[in-house]
Amino acid sequence: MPEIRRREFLVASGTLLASAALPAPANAMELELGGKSYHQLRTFHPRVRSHYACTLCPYCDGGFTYAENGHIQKAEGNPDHVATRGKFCAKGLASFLSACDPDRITMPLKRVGPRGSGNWREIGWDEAIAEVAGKVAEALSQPDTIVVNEGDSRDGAAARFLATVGSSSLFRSCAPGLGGAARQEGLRRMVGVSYLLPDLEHARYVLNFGCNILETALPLAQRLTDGLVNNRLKLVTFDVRMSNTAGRSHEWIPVFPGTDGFVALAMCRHILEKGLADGDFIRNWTNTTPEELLVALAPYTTQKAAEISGVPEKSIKRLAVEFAKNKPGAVVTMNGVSRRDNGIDAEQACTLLAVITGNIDNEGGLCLPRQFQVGVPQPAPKPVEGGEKLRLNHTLPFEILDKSRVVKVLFNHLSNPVYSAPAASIWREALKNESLVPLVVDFSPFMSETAEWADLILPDVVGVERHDLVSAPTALWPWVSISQPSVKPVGSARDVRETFKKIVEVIDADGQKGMKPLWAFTSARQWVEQASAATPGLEGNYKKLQNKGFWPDHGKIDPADRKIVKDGEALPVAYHTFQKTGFATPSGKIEVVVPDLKPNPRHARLEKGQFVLATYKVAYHALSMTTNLKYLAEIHHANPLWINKAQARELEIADGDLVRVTSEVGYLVTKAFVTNGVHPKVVGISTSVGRTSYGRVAKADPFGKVPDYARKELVDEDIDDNIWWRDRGVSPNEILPLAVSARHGEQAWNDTVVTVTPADPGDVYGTVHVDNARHLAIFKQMTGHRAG
Ligand SMILES: Nc1nc2c(c(=O)[nH]1)N[C@H]1C(S)=C(S)[C@@H](COP(=O)(O)OP(=O)(O)OC[C@H]3O[C@@H](n4cnc5c(=O)[nH]c(N)nc54)[C@H](O)[C@@H]3O)O[C@H]1N2
Ligand SMILES: Nc1nc2c(c(=O)[nH]1)N[C@H]1C(S)=C(S)[C@@H](COP(=O)(O)OP(=O)(O)OC[C@H]3O[C@@H](n4cnc5c(=O)[nH]c(N)nc54)[C@H](O)[C@@H]3O)O[C@H]1N2
Ligand code: SF4
Ligand SMILES: [Mo]
Repeated sequence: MPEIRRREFLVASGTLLASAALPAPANAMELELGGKSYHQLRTFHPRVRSHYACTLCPYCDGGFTYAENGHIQKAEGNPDHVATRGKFCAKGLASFLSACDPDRITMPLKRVGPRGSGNWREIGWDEAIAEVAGKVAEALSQPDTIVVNEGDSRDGAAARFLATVGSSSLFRSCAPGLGGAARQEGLRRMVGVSYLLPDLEHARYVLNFGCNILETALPLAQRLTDGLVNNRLKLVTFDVRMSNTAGRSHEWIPVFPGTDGFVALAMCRHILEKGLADGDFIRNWTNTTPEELLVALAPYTTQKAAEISGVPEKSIKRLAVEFAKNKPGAVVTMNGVSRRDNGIDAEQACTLLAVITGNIDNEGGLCLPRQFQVGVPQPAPKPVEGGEKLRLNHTLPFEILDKSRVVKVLFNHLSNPVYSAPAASIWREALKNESLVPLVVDFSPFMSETAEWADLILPDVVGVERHDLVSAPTALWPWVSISQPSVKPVGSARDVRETFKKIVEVIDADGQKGMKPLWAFTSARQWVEQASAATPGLEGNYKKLQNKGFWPDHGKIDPADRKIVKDGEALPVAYHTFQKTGFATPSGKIEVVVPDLKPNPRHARLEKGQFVLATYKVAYHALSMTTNLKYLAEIHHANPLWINKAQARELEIADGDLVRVTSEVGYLVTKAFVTNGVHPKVVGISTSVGRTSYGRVAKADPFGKVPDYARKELVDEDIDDNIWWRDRGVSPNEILPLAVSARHGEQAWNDTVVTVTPADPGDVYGTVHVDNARHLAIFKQMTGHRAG
């Protein structure tokens, strides 16, 4: 591995930590000004402030929007919110732009001509609802043919609709909540909860395995910067590339992809061997003893870990000792380790480091989640058998194409699989087929690669126009927050909960089916009121929630040190809660299983020009939901292929050259970004860009056709005059073969192997070529294996 000099990369990375260096008075001023906003010229005219919970990512920060003359001018974090503490990330700050996006869809659209031909006509809501309800009613005799594909589950309305019609066919692009399915499963089995919150503010040492904290997790990033400044914590980041988090860490460890688990287990073994483990914690709170554990860990030597991971053995030993000695210490894990075939094991291996050092639910350690379980309006429909099981959508289009799943109506909600899923081109193939999928209904307020294949688009309102009730385990105290928009939705956009209600009311017009009473709320606003009444611990506090925007009112932030203060005292935290209740596992203790970790055999056979492909998020975009927001797109619109300098030289690829990236199913043509900031056996492509749909900004095509459905009053001169970039990036998902883990059912996103070559003479930037027959063969092989 080449010497990687950290300084080189700091120049290239952002200024995310700049705020950490602000002196206390500047922080104080910023907090005091927070929560208010004024007209830019008439500075004494306050803007109308409304509560706003940002749901662009699962951290759900709480804040405000500010409106002038019925238009939102600004969004920002709520200074008194215990998790958000006044700070939104770039996406949250820019999110209000979606309301006035001139390319948004604001009335129901019906396709004209064949599916996917791009022509639409506006239709009235009543006509659209009648058509959808008619098709759903026809399918009621086989309810499972009514299918929902859903991304983030904001409010449970789609699941409620399926339960109402008796269907169990809810498919998701990801597990609801924080972290993926493998990570959640690993933690559930081990500690009985699907999330653990690292107490970064109080930690002295942080081992971060594959989480890009500073770019993807703002509430954690804030605590991390506090810890760095106030607590002199040491941050060590394992990542296959120099993310902004890796670049800002004291040490970046460019680990060989998918091998973090080996390093973690070897560190555990070394800590136990050196007598640095917390023996009492292990004996009292796990199902094992230090002695037994050491025996079970025998195969995981530091030497073997070094061979597999490429991390020098002496570094593994040193980091292990540092972590064990510098207490409290926190372990952070995320997609980098868990979105792989061995994801459950890797997740558990990393978490074991916190367990054996007793860094569990302690100050500065890995804490049990504090969160409200947000309810739904009552009475709720009875659950359908099998309907509550997590079904990931990765194989859905394949099942449609091989006719093992019959679909009559497909609803798509908050998801864009034709862009975001693996084997994106197979989704297109399935959606194109009108006999296999007779009706496709999308709720997206924007055109998307998936919505393009819909028969009907019933546009939802955007985040800043929604009523919401959310909770996420992002602070040491539980909280719920609300959104209560002050502006009316643009055009006739309608909240998806109200749309489902209307559909139900037509299906059950005479009330004979007993469906209508399950949708008795009058509006999305009332849904939130009823949901809050059904949220354990929140009952009866809706008024207070409306007042502050969040609840409980834990205290105020002291601007000097950003600590939450109540009656002049720092707000106490209830640590060690397991001592009263035990862990939520069958034994009441942490259930340690030393996994039988296997390196990915394909990764062991990489030849010259072959790499493991990492795809990852960037600070300025949320999945496929923000690419048309001009402030964000201006900062990040292209996603060249990160490739290591030495490897690029060997392959005769220079910075900026066109390259072909070829997977098992096809290739794409993109530009090379030659850097030492990536592991030599890894190439990287960011997500969120490479859009062929959504809008003119996302497509970097300011002179493109203004859609017929665009609202004339939402003109944005920036789009006509100020979009200077023409590179819109290239999406990697077209060439991602299906790689669903038999262990946890989730796509092994980061296991893909690709070959990189200089582009062919005729190749054009942005070309993507995929062979769907290859995709189908891979699925067949996969299901064959399972059946056999
Ligand atoms: N800005 C932004 N924030 C987001 C989102 C977003 O779209 N944009 N999405 C939200 C969602 S839905 C999710 S799931 C989370 C995801 O949050 P993260 O898990 O933090 O984000 P990812 O970019 O998926 O992956 C994190 C890192 O894993 C690295 N990695 C890849 N392979 C390996 C490996 O083998 N070992 C190690 N150690 N690292 C590896 C990647 O280089 C990447 O930097 O973010 C949430 N927050
Ligand atoms: N290559 C690669 N692929 C990935 C990942 C990766 O790291 N690499 N990450 C994966 C992860 S972690 C996740 S969680 C998935 C997410 O994948 P999906 O769940 O499919 O989510 P998005 O792509 O964000 O699609 C959301 C869509 O909802 C619509 N939308 C936007 N705003 C609104 C709104 O206000 N209301 C409604 N009703 N609709 C709206 C838009 O059409 C948008 O495209 O992507 C995965 N895909
Ligand atoms: S981190 Fe950013 S996108 Fe996520 S909830 Fe907070 S403000 Fe919104
Ligand atoms: Mo995700």
